[in-house]
Amino acid sequence: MSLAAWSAGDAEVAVLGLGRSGVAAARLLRREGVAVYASDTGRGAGLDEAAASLRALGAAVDVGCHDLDRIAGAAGVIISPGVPPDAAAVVAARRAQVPVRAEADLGLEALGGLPYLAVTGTNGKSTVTALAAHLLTAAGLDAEAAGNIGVPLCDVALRPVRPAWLAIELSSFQLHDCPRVRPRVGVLTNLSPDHLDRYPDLATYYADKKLLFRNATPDAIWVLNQDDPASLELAAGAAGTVRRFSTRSRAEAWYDRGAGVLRLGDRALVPRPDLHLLGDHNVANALAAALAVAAATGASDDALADGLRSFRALTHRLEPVREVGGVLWINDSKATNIASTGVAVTALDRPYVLLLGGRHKGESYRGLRPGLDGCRAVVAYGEAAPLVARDLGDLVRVADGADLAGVVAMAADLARPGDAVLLSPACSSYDMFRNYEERGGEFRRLVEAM
Ligand code: UMA
Ligand code: ADP
Repeated sequence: MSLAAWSAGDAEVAVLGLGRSGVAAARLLRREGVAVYASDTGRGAGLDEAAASLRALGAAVDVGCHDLDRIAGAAGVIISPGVPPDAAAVVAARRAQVPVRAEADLGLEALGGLPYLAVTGTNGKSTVTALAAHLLTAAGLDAEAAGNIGVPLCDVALRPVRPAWLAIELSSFQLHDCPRVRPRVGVLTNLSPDHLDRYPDLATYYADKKLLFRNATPDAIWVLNQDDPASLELAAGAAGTVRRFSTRSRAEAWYDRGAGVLRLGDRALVPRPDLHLLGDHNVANALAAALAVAAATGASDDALADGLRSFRALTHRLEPVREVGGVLWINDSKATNIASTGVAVTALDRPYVLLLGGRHKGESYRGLRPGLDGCRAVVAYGEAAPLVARDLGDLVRVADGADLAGVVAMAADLARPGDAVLLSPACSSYDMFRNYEERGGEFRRLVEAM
């Protein structure tokens, strides 16, 4: 069922979740004259405010519950990424054969033929998406980053003036019900275990990632990680052209480690020190973004090089906050799985204290052990603390209490001049914070107040 059909009729569309995605979707539907029933099982001032703003636009809204009968009778359901597929409201809709679409799918429909790159993968999505938007801009195009990076596609569609290009970050949650996805260029950064609190197994998580390729045609271009066999396997068989990047060996975009240069084929783009991002994983991210933008637009090497030089780390991603008494405090709050914390610790060139914890997502912390050679101590906190202590043994000090201030104070005691303190939690933040941004913001405030 399409937006055009909904706005031509008078049936009601149900919007599940009233976070950023749900609010944007409901506003877009109302603008198109569609009857809307929006609901969220959560409670709180933020949701009450969202509800009031939607009621003012003529939507019916419930906060604190979903009316399952009303949802089962809707003409369609628009789902927020944070609503899991086994939620009662989704089950009720599917049982009644009501079509369920992701907010991102509605956004893509409303954006019409706007050209876009799409980026998915387990880690590096936001960095590659932001960098791709930055490189498109450096190439003279009017471009923006959107999607899972924090800007719902329906929000972009609501604007009176839209950009000419988008770099869109798509999570597996968004891809799940996104039949319209069809990027000019699709990027798969890498694959590793994540979200095992939501998916029954790894194969189901990877199956959602594979939906990036669902509408592949011979003119599609796929940018893939040559160093990651799981990614290559996932994309195998998709129609279109494959372009590869690598930090280990020659590829269309690659890191010539001997010469210390990022290259497109034989051509030098930038020397490694000109890229102001820590760690090899960020070289991979830069190569992926450059290759994608070159493939999508034919941007010149000079424009790409200028863009790579002028890009800076996104907040909460290996972001140096401040040096205090010779100790460098680094905010990597966005590292919410084992693989991302694993690359963060290997990007450091000094001893460090690692802050690990939050809400457990299902993976063992033992996978971090091989990378912890330079680690002076792990401060474990939050719900996952006992599991971290179980898996990493004598390296671990468990923080008392449930606030980040105590964790930071403990780390300050353990660190010595010349060390780093790295907040790279390998967990989600929901036991103590609203999201990873709030967690990173609190860390920053505590460090700045030292
Ligand atoms: N809810 C229900 N019923 C349920 C379950 C949940 O009503 O049965 C409600 C919750 O109470 C909540 C809402 O549904 O209020 C879910 O909202 P949401 O979590 O989808 O919040 P948004 O603000 O719309 O944020 C979403 C993405 N969130 C998630 O995927 C969890 C944001 O990605 C994204 O930036 C935003 O859309 C815009 O596209 C965040 C994220 O953590 C940053 N993403 C994951 C990641 O990157 O690992 C995938
Ligand atoms: P995502 O949007 O996929 O979560 P981000 O770009 O926000 O990815 O980076 C989140 C964290 O993941 C970073 O702080 C870093 O620790 C790690 N990371 C970033 N890029 C990569 C990569 N290419 N491979 C592995 N880990 C990465």
